[in-house]
Amino acid sequence: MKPLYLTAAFAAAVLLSACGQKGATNDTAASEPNATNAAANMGNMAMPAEAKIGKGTGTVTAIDKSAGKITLSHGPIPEVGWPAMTMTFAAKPELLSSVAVGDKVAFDVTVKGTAGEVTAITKQ
Ligand SMILES: [Cu+2]
Repeated sequence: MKPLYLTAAFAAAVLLSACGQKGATNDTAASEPNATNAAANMGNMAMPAEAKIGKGTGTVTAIDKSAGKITLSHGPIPEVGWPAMTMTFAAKPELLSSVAVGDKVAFDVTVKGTAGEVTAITKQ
């Protein structure tokens, strides 16, 4: 997990550049230039820096339903700036009933700091 500090910094840089791109291509902002709206949009776009949401795919390598933990060997998740890795996520126990070790899955993850929670998971 050591690379997380580096990837977190990288993710912040990616998010900032993505933020700028979204602002530049925002249809509402382009057709209705308005300083108040622009400020509100920037405020909204800054929020993912606190809790980032990404989508990933991977293979389940361990499940601990009673602890609410799932370990996934997952591919890159560009939304949160993560390379492929194997890591353990928090997950609500009811989510873990639908998958088993060895399943290939698609999942949504919410990341705050270095902690990730799987908020949706489906077997592929
Ligand atoms: Cu990871």
